Amino acid sequence: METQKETIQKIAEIIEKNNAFILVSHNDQDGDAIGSLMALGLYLKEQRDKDVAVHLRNGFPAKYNFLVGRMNELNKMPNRPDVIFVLDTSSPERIDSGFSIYDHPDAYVVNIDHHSDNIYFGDFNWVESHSPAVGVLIYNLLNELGADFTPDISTNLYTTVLTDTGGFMFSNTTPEVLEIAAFLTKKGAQPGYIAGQLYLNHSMNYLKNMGIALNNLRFYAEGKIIFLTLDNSSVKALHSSFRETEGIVDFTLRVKGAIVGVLFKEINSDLIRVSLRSDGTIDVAHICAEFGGGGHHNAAGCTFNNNLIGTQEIILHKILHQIKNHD
Ligand SMILES: [Mn+2]
Repeated sequence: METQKETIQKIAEIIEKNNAFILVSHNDQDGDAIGSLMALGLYLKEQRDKDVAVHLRNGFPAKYNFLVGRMNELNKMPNRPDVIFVLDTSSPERIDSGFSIYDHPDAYVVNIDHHSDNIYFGDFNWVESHSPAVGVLIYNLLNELGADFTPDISTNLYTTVLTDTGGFMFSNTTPEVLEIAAFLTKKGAQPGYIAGQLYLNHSMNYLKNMGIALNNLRFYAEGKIIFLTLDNSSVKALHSSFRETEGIVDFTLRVKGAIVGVLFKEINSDLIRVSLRSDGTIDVAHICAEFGGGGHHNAAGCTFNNNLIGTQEIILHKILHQIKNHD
């Protein structure tokens, strides 16, 4: 096993030797994905004078808009990229739609991730499944490269650690994460401003969705398992949207005694998106992997081509089975 320093040294050489870079991440972009893309992209463009394109569709939640203000500087999409950085993404199939690494067979693919189900698809792979955020790896990379942590880069990286630790509340909130957050704050990241953008910035549709989800509350196994559902007819009736749901599933684990929470989104009668949260007792990534999804031990997702009732029965059965195995 090479050390992190040796890994970073290899990536430093890759950056040094090449000029045209494309940066991509997973679909359903979150703070770690967007913040990592922007921080690395801004560094390569501003401090190394590289041609850089960040592939990021517009479909991400509007609360991240404050991170991408300088996106138009990172749009020099090369015909023949030398290097593709794939960040926070466990397999090529999870890359943000509209981009495929297979369309660029000559490009050297660098895979930087912290998902335990990463399949090591890169020409070079830096996967640390115990790292709290890919932003921590990018921080270590930039730090080792002697980067100038500008306020923009610091704001992006602060967002990665804030969001992937659940606002510094998950068990992955290590001393290292807090030290990095403190450092980035000294460099110009503003915790109050960033938290305000992320957590005090919901749309009215978000509140409508919260209402629908709570109205469809179901619980099982004496409240250990909590289901919330966004059914298609309610979303339509309230003129809401399935896009503004990030974080609703997290409310399930706020209930005393709850160990697993699930949000079902009935996109249509035979397409259901499922998000799971675990307090750590069971591994929800394991459940999702069986259905072509993925994620982390405590947070995972998958999609079913099935109706709502059928999907809920399957998920309930799998959770009960896991809990039984655990007891
Ligand atoms: Mn992440």
